[in-house]
Amino acid sequence: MEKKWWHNSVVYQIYPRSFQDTDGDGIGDLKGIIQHLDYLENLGIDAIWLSPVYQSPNDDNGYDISDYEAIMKEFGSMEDMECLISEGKNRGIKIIMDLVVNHTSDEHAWFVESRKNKENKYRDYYVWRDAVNGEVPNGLRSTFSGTAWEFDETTGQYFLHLFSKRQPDLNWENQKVRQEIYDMMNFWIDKGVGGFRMDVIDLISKVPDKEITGNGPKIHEYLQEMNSATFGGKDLMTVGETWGATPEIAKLYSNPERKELSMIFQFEHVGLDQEHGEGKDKWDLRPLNVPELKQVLSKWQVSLGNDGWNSLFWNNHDLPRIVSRWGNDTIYHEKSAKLFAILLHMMKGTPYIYQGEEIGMTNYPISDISEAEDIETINMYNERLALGFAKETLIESINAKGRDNARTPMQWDNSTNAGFTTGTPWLHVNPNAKEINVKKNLENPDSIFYTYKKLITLRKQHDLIVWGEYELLTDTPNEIFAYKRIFNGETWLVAANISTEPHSLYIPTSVKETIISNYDISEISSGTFQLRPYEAFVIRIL
Ligand code: TEU
Repeated sequence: MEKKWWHNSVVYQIYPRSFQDTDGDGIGDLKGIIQHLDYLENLGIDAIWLSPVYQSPNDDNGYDISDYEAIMKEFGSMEDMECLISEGKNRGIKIIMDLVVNHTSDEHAWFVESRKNKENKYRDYYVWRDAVNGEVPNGLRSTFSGTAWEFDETTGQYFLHLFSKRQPDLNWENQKVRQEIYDMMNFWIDKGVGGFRMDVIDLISKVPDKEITGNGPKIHEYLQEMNSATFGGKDLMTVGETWGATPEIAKLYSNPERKELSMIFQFEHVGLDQEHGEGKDKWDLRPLNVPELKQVLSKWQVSLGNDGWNSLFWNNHDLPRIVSRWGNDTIYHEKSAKLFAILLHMMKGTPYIYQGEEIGMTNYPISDISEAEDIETINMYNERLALGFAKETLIESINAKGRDNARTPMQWDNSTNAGFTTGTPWLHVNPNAKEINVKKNLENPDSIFYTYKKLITLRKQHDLIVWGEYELLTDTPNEIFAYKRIFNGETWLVAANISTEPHSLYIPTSVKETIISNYDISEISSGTFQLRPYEAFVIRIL
């Protein structure tokens, strides 16, 4: 596989709304990101995945775009965006734009026109259908609860929305739509961006009349066309969000010879703590089974070979904070946050750090739905309440899996509103910011921040991490996730005890060097070694 800059890079995701406010409106902005570029350069990251900053009415916090070539007024101006790109470049940090092209906002000019009349030249930019027997066209459901069809009085038809009713799906069958998108992508490429994260890109080739939404028949045709018309051959990074991907599907998206994408986000590990089956989804809670986590992540580590590339993540703006979800955000907060950092960053693929993960930010439990902001959460609550679910059960699910958990403001210091804003924050600030914040992490050489910084440095120093073979240790206790990385005659052993109880690991060979650990360990010797609660380390054994 030809080496590319993103193969040994680490990407940092910023949710602009919650990163840093500079004008006191309680909402993060582009100037706030520029203000912290030195912090990110210190961390050592190579690129920023910037969640949408385009003009939007914020029905889905920017994932409902009304003008792809204008900046949301709360976030600043196009000049601010150009400054961010150039200031990032000055620090060797690329800006990866979030490309949301499965749907637009219902305030986008195309949709405003499309819904005016059936003869409108923009009508076929979206998916319109007649009622069937006076009802919705078929059983397609929105991810945000309810039917995926919204009736529009003006022309007496339904339009498709796989997300909110204010996010109408674009019709990618229409070549004019595709060309409009490619023109827009080239607008941003000409601005000097480093690539694109592609929102639910596996949905763009849908067959609504057959209720096919993911990985539709023309998905690879469209992506090869997009590649050729925009980023192809320009050394830009692209990552597709593909919730249903298997390793075989991932190769189709990310095999360099296919000229589609650089990599994809797969979510198989994300679904391990939920019930599966008819009508079940992330809100139906199930404890994590560590052996399943080992099996799933190891499968992804060995399945792609040289025919594809992995993204590595625990967190993003849609997921609960890992230290609360699968770690321990009380007694073993620091140990478990470092454990998940070590476990992930020693794997093969491009790691992603979500804002605040590098300091161990946690979930924020609510006690009433009035404290929730996210449309997905609120819609689920209302739908399930009407179906008879108990409020307590719904609040428990929201506290475990709600997207607001990831969207509480970045915790910069222990001042008012954690230094995020001088105004009223758009979403509650976690009160634990008094203890968990950037300032405190930077002042403590043994903090979670410096564990992430060291892991990023190690990736730059060792081709073993980037290219080495992966081998899961199978003769370990359930709770111990241990694997080897092997490259050019060198072997590293990574071990993590994902539990509050001690568990033993047999280390068969002599230990040459301790690379990193989250406990003070004078020495690790061969033989039986007892890992303490949430203990993780990396040793060189050959
Ligand atoms: O998410 C795709 C998506 O399906 C998620 O909403 C996911 O199913 C759900 O959040 C699981 O909790 C992308 C963006 O990441 C998300 O923020 C947007 O809301 C969504 O697409 C629509 O653009």
